[in-house]
Amino acid sequence: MKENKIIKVEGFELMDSRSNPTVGARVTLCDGSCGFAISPSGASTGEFEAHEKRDGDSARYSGKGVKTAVEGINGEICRELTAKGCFTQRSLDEFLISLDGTENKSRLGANAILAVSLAFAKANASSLKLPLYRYLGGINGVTLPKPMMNILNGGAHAANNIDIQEFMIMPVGAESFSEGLRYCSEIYHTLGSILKERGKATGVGDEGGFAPDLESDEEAIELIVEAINKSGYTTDDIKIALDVASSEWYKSGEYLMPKRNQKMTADGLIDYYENLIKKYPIISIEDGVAEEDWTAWNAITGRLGDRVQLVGDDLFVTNTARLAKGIAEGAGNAILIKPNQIGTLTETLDVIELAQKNGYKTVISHRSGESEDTTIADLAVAVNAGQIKTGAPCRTDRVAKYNRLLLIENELNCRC
Ligand code: 2PG
Ligand code: MG
Repeated sequence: MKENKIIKVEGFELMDSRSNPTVGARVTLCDGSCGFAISPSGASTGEFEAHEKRDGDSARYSGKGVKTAVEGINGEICRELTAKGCFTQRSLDEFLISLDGTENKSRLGANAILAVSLAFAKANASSLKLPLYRYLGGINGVTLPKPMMNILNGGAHAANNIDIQEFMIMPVGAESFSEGLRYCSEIYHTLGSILKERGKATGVGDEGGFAPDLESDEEAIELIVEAINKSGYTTDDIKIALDVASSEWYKSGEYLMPKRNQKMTADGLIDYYENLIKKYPIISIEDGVAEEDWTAWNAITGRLGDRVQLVGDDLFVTNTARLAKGIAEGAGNAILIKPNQIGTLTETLDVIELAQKNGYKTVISHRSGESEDTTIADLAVAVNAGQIKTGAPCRTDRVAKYNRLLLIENELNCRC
């Protein structure tokens, strides 16, 4: 890979979609090319994620400021990277990891390190006059992902009474990305009208999905099936995916759904999912059991793994060591990929490669706190991930990723 000397690295304290500060970085190369990236931020974060550095100064942004992380970029990171000279993406990321010197990037902060890592990739793409997906994927990165689109929010992402975090639709019958996006958008609007007709709230949650109070999870799924049919589609064309985010419920070996105040064992939860799968067109369940509950992961994979995709998010945290353990123990059959869970682009690409080599499906994902940064759209195409989870077709932070994918699709289809 080409090496290009870094002459400037700048950090910025910016704002995310939840009105919390986040880190932006700009990297400038000696040929004048620039790359700019913004780190996202999660709410239902996995315990084993890389560390997001926040100031903890309650006088600013309730302690959530990122001034110290930004100072690290403008000071130490800029100094060291400009002094060292040329880097490839891998050598840059390895250098940042060793400069930080901690297991979980807690000294400089994964939010600072990731922004620099992604900005460097974008600067290199710009230097070569390539779109980011082409720079990362070469001539091989050509597959537009299927959207796994969140249209109803609960859990930590919404102030309603639903414990399951994300109810998503997947346009499996669509022939192209743009067709699938259209199906999903139409269903999203229909769902809004149904909720309105029934006197339910149509305000949205963090990821743009509706967030009404409902009787049960099943009512949410039934409303979605109704919206699919009313929009003129069938459940052959449109399937349902859930992100249960059950690590949020796990305390001392038991699952306590906080909003309904209902206790369940892991086996009880798996029975519950089995029943849902029988009744509804569900094809994917994310974090059905908790990040620390490896026994339950083994059980759920044994019982449901041949019928549905079982995605490890909090379980794997985009980390090769945790994925390798999962592969060895038969935990799940797919991985959610969130670059800020691990903190560098190189480590993100490594975990994707490990997953793909071992037959695990890959779903590139946003965080619930996002920005206008569209890196994940390019990444999904570059690695032929197959699936992307980036929220509802509502809220510009989510729509920016869909629009980027529409433009990439257009570019890839253009024969001139
Ligand atoms: C998830 C994500 C994104 P958060 O759990 O998959 O939807 O949420 O960014 O809050 O971890
Ligand atoms: Mg998740």
